[in-house]
This record gives sequence, structure tokens and C-alpha cells, in this order.
Amino acid sequence: MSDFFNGIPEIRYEGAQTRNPFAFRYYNPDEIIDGKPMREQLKFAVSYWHTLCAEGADMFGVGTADKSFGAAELMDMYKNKANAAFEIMDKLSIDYFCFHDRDIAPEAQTLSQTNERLDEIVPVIEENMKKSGKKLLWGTANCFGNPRYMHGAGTAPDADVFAFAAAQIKKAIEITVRLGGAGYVFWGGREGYETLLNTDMAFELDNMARLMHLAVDYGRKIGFKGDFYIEPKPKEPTKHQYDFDASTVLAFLRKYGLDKDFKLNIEANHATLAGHTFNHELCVARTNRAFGSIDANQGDMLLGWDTDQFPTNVYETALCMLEVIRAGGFTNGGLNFDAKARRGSFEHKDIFLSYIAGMDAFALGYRIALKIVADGRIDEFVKARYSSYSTGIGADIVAGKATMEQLENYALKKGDVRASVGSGRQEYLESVLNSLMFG
Ligand code: XUL
Ligand code: CO
Repeated sequence: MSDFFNGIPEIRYEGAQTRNPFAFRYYNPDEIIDGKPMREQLKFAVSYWHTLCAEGADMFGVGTADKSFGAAELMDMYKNKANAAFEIMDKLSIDYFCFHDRDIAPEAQTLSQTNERLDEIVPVIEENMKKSGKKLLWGTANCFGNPRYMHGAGTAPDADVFAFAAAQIKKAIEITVRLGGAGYVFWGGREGYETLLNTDMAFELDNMARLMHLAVDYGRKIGFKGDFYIEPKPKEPTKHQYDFDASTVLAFLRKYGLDKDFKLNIEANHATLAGHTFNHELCVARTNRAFGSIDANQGDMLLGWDTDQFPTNVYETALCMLEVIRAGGFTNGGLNFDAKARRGSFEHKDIFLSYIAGMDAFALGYRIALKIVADGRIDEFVKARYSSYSTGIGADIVAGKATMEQLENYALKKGDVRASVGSGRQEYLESVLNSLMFG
């Protein structure tokens, strides 16, 4: 194993009372919890782009963190990044990683030169995977960063750009298959528009679906058995992103017959940008049998953009994990930390400290979610709230037997129904939640 972080020990579970910053307080990877080791329940993944690439540049200043990993030559730097990725996973007991094509190897002058660079790096990753047993949660193609994608990739008005995106995605799927990836993500970076004055929305959406069908057909042809995902996001970079939220994406997938192959990758900060809670988006995905994977992070409610912070809000992680439990746990998906340390947290140490914070927040959230289920008060309340649909007129409605005439007769006989309306008891339920969290 490489030694880029030689001052950082292997991070171990020491329990909630520990004052050791390089220890887990709640994440105990091999503890059996609900029938499986915690590491298998939570399926944490390292995001290659934030962790190995992003140096903290923003529109007001250059990067503050050094992610060159001691290399002077470009390709050496990317080899070092690959080795560093596995050192990070190893030290943190993280079993999975996710990447964009351009995170693992930088773009060159031409597509074939870029592909050669990928072919040079993929064996380095492959070798590390073999040695460590780490796995690829999902791969994706960055079809938004290069200026050629200024008007979109699949939704670009220029057919050459569509062709280039398809070629890039083809290669990214090949790499994902070669590395045994369980998923392939479409995040529609610039798939959206700024003004309808220059945009044919219907044509662009048809083209996006064409590209996805091509990708699915090709992936299945070369043996990809995993899930394709769409990752909804409402804005940023375009004003109107086509993949606004989970509901919008589900309508798109069904319209174009893509719903058999695609599930959703729900990201916390994207949910809140869309004006939803994280667990709302998860619930929409779950109840439509489209829950796939999670990009774990959190936004700042006072800022209107995608801050991609490491998740530390335990209310959110607990309610998220409650949805995951209700979905029956992860299958091909997992918890990918699409999160970056703040620009001021620029030391290599901060990579570890921020992962520890995020992993502990999810481990604690998971423990609380299991308590909510075992306690049963919240589930029982919800069940009782709808109990009038189990008998009488309610049962007839659910069975599809009640007609409009019968319902009218029923209501006329009742005269008024105000007396049977129960309280929603929101405050009581919130206090139950608090007692389960802090009691
Ligand atoms: C951008 C974002 C992406 C996707 C993968 O907001 O979340 O990093 O997760 O392209
Ligand atoms: Co994401």
C-alpha cells in the first residue's frame, strides 16, 4: 500500500466517549447490526472527484489543498491519486469508490489520446482493487466540464457534440464493466437550458432519451448487469435542469420506456435545492420502486447553491436511513460521499476528519433509524391514521368498489364528517423522534 498519509493511523471504532479525533464514535465496521456487518449495511463509498481531485478552487480564488500527491509529471500524479484513493479507503474501512472518467485520467488533445490515458490508469486501479478487495459502486462520464458541452451533451443542439458524448459514455461504461462496477450514473450536468428563446425542449428531451437507450443497449451488450441511475438535480449549472427532482425523472423514464433499467441516485443537497427534504426524495424513489443509491452530503440552508458539505446533521441521516430500511436496504447502491471538506479545511488530515464526521453521522443515523423501527410508535401512528380505509366505505374505496353515487349517498347520510377527523399529532411525533435520538 502507498504511504501518502503516513501521519494518519488506521481509523478504528472507539465509541462515543473517545476524544481521539482519528477514531470512529459510531461506525464500527464489523459490528453485526440487523443481521449484517455495519460496513455491508451502509456501503460507504469515496467520491474520487472531491477526495482525490478537488483542491478547493472557487470563483473567488484558487485551490488551497494540494492533491498532487508528490508527483511532478501529469500521469504520475494520476497514478498517485489512484494509489492514494486506496490508502484512504483502507485507513477508513470504506469498501467502495465512485468516479467520473476525467477524475481518474485527465483529458488530452484528442479523444483517442484521452482514451490511451484511461487505459494507462485503469490497470493501476484494477491492481489496487485486486489487492484490497475494494469495489466500484458506480462509474460515470463527465459530460459537463469541457467547453464543448456548454449547451449540454445529450441535449446539445449540435449532433457532433452528441456523438462525442456517446463516445465518452461508451468508454466510461466499458471501464465500469471491466472494474466490476455495480452501477452507472447519468448526472445531467448541463442537460437543461437557460432560455426557451433558443431551445426546442421536446427535441432535447427526445435526444437525451436516445442517448440513454443507446447507453443501456451497449452496456447490456457488453455484460453490464448492474443498475443505471439518474441523479436528479434542479439547478446548477443550468437554470432549468431537465432532471429537476425524483418525480420529474420518474415521468421522463416512464415516458421513454427507460424505467426497467434506471433507478435513482438521490443526493441530499440536490433534494434541498429542489425545495424538498432529503427523505422526501428518497420516499418518492422508494414508493415508485426506483430507489437505487445515495449521494451523501448536505447543503447549507442559508446558501442557495450546492455546497456538497460532509453530512453531519443526524436528523437528516436518521430519516434517510429510515427510508433505506423501508426500501429493504441497499442492493447495488450505497452511500457515496459526494462531499468535500470546506476550502479552509485544506490539510490532508481534513480528508480523514471529514470522512469520519460523515461516516459517524450516518452510522449514528442508522442506529437511530433502527430504534425508530423497533420502538414502533411512529409506524403504529401512521397505520392507525389510515385505519378507516380497512373497513366499511374505506375498504370499498380501496377495493375500487365505491362509485361516485355511493360516495355521495354515504356523505349525504352522514351530514358532516368533521367529527371523525383526527389530529396529525406532528409535535408529539417530533418529540418521540427526539426521545429516540437523545433518550
Ligand atoms: C454534481 C454531482 C455530480 C454527480 C456525478 O452536483 O452531484 O458529482 O454526483 O456526476
Ligand atoms: Co452527486
